[in-house]
Amino acid sequence: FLKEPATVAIVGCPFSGGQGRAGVEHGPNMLISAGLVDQLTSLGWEVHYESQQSFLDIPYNPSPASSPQATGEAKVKSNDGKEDLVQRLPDPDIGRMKKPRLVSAVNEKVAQEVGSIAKKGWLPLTLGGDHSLAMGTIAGTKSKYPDACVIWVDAHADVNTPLTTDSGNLHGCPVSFLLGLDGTDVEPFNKWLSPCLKPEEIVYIGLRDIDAGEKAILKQHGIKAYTMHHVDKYGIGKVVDMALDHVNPDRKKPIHLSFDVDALDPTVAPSTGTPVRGGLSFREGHYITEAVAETGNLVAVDIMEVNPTLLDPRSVEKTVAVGCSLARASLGETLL
Ligand code: B3U
Ligand code: MN
Ligand code: MN
Repeated sequence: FLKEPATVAIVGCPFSGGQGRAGVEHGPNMLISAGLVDQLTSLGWEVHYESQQSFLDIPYNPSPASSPQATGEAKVKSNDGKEDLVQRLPDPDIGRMKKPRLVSAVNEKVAQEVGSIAKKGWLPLTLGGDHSLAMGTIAGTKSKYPDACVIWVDAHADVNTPLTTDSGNLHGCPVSFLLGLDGTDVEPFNKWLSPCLKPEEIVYIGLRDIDAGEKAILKQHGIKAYTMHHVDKYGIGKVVDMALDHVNPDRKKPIHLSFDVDALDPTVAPSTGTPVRGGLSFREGHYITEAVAETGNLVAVDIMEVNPTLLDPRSVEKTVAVGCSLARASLGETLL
């Protein structure tokens, strides 16, 4: 693979169906409006950004998982801002999973898009949207780089299965689908997604809100996780070294960085759907992205869960700015 792809293609994913709070679908537009394209261009990247992924042709109600599932009626904003009342197919729960058909259809598209960008030798930068989108982004990365490893930065492990999830929100489940854990070989996901990630190919940093069922899964599969406790104990420098040693001992494998902004402390990234106190500082978050950039092995980045409709304008501005800043640092802003 190209050690430093000179071209980045931004994939804007205005999607909120993997969780219950509206507004996270506006994340990509806000990050772009904040000037991300010019910022990355200034770093020397050739930047491709056409427009946001269009999910309008997906025949399910695209609103968050908290809205009624069974009815097919949906208000849809088209690109010109007009709201249309359109008839969509019903998407009732399957077992505990909310909006399974929608989440699956969107992620199938994302996987194709990210995969085709990677196959051009470009670096896909996916802007969420909720973190269920990482099913698609990582499947896409893996289609080009089968030996890619994943650094998952998050307050949450997102490794619930359709059997263990309490909330039914699929943004709490993407990792289990990628790993192919018990209960994930279900329709409609198994029509397009097959297990593509091994437990030793992923490492977590920043965890502090893990469900009991997720703890059991991490233990059972020997998945390496550096929680905030480890960040306190060892410092972020050592934690990132240990994380890289685990998934990428020879520093030769391609790296997919999936960054959920709720890994950051809520004082740093307040406008996100499920904030958890005691998170990464501004510098700790950036250190991770800088260290990954420094490896020269980064092939894909996700910046997820920026919800610009939550809290006050100052909080929104802060969160959007830190999202852009993390993207820039991942793409080498502070490398000398
Ligand atoms: N583990 C819980 C909560 C959660 C996961 N991811 C986020 N929240 N952002 C769940 O719903 O699975
Ligand atoms: Mn997440
Ligand atoms: Mn999270």
